[in-house]
Amino acid sequence: MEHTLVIVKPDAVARGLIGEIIRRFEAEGLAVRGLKMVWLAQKEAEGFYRVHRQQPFFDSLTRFMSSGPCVPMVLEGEGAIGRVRTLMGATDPQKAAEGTIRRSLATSIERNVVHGSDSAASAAAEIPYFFSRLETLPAVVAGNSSST
Ligand code: 3AN
Repeated sequence: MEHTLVIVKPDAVARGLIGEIIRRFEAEGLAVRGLKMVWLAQKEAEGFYRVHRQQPFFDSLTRFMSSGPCVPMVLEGEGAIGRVRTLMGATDPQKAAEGTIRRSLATSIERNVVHGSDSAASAAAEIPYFFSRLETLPAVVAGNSSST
């Protein structure tokens, strides 16, 4: 069973889309295994997105991600990482496929309502960025290599 980190971003929280976004994942058979609301400081957003620190959009992105509360969660399912990426759609909502979350709900390439880990390595780093051992179910902290 695979685990991935999803974040309902501050734009979506502000627009009342938390439930709609979780509903879309649950409707596809992905299970919520950890869930909270946090308001990141810009430094914490910078830590989360550190792989993008050389990008021209880094300052704007981390200001946006710390502009209000967001809702990180751990989703579980067979092939969860890839399935979440497919359901989210491309980074740029105008390029995202019809019916995807970003195509339906996002307003720009930055304010694109949802984050999902892009690989097993990213998920392994991103889940503990937000969730301690006590805040997820045992199978999650056991890692994606677990067969349970
Ligand atoms: P994704 O979230 O689709 O994996 P990444 O990891 O390339 O996309 O980018 C992380 C975040 O940075 C995106 N979710 C988006 O908010 C923002 N971003 C990516 N590319 C751009 C861009 N060209 N201009 C502004 N913001 C961007």
